Amino acid sequence: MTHNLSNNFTVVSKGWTAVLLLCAVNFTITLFYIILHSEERVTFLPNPKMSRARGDALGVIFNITLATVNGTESPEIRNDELQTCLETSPLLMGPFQVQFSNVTLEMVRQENPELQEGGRWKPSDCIGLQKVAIIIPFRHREEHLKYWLFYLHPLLQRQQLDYGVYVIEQDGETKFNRAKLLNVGFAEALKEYDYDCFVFSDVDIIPMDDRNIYKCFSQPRHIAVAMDKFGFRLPYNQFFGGVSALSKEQYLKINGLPNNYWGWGGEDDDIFMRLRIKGLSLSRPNGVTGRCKMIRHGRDKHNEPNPKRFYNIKHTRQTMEFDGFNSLKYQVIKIVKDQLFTKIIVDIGSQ
Ligand code: UD2
Ligand code: MN
Repeated sequence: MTHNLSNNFTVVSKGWTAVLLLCAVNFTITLFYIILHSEERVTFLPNPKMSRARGDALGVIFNITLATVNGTESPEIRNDELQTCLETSPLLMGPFQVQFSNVTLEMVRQENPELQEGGRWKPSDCIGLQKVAIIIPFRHREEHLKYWLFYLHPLLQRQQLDYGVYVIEQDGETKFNRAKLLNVGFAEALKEYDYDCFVFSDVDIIPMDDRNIYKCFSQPRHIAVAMDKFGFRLPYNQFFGGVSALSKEQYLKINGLPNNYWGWGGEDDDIFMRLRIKGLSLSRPNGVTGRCKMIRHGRDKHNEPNPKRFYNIKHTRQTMEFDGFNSLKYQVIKIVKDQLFTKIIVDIGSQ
C-alpha cells in the first residue's frame, strides 16, 4: 500500500509538472505574440513625411491609429508627433505691396515675438519642409537690413520654413568680397544647425510675392528673376545674381563659391559657370511670382568694379577646383545674437 501510494503520488506529480510546463509554454508563446504584434504596430505608425506632405486623408486616419495605440487622448501635441508641413503652405497670400518708409528695428522685433534668438524660427504645428539658412553679405547697409528683416521674417514664416538668418559682415575697410562672405556664411551656419538648404541673398532685395519660396529644389534655384531695376525681367539668360538657393549637396558639388573676386561684379557669373561645368541646370519661378524690388542705392566705397572679373570668369573651369570651399580661410571677430538675426563679423583678409 505504501508502495502503491507513492507510485500514485509520482503519477499525479508528473501530471502536474506537465500541466505547469504547458502553461509556461503557452505563456511564453503569448508573450512573444504580444511583443511581435506591438512591433508591427510601431512600424505601422505614420511616416509624418508621407502623410501630411501628400495632403491626403492618410494623415488623419493614421493619427487616430496613433492615438488608439498609445492611448494618448491628450490634446497636447508632442514634438515627436508633429507631421511635415504641407508641400504648399496654406498661409501664402500671393503678391503684396513693398515700400520703403517708416520702419525701425524695434518695430520689427515687436512684430516677430515668436523669433528665437539669432533670427531663428520654425513652425510650431508642423515640421518645416526644409532647414534653410539665409546668408546675407554685409557691410554698412543697416538701412537696407531693417527693410529686409521687416518683409522677410513674416514671409519666411508664411512659407513655413525652419530657418535662420545670418548676416555676414566684412570687418575693416578692405575691398568688399561678396562671394567669400557667402562661403563664410555656409561654414558658420552649419556649425549651429543641420541646415540642408542655403539661400544667398543681397541685403537690398525684397520679393513681392510669397509664392516665390526661399527653399531649395532638385536643381540650383535662382530666386530674384524679375527685378524692378531690370524692368521685371532677366538682364541676361545666365544671370544668377541677387538671390539664389543651393542645397548643401549642390553647394559642395561645385566646391562652394569663389573667394577671389574682390570688388563689384563677376562672382555671380562665376557661380553660374561652376554649376554649368558640374552639369547642373537652373530652376526658376515664373516672371510673375519672381518679382522683386531692389532698394535704390549708389555704389559703396571699397566695392569698385573689379577689373579682373572678365579674366577670372574665363578661367573658372581651372580655378574652381582649388578656389572655393576647400580653400576658405577667415577669422571670426565676433558673433552677435540679435532677436532678428545672427551677425558674424569676420576678417576675410584682402586681395
Ligand atoms: C549686383 C547683383 C549682386 C552681385 C553684385 C556684384 C543684382 C540685383 N545683384 O548687385 O548679386 O552679383 O551685382 O557683386 O543684380 N554689400 C554690402 N556692403 C557693401 C557692398 C555690398 O553690404 O559695401 C552687399 C549687400 O548685400 C549688397 C550686395 O553686397 O546687396 C551686392 O552689392 P550691390 O548691391 O552694391 O551690387 P548690385 O546692386 O549691383
Ligand atoms: Mn544692390
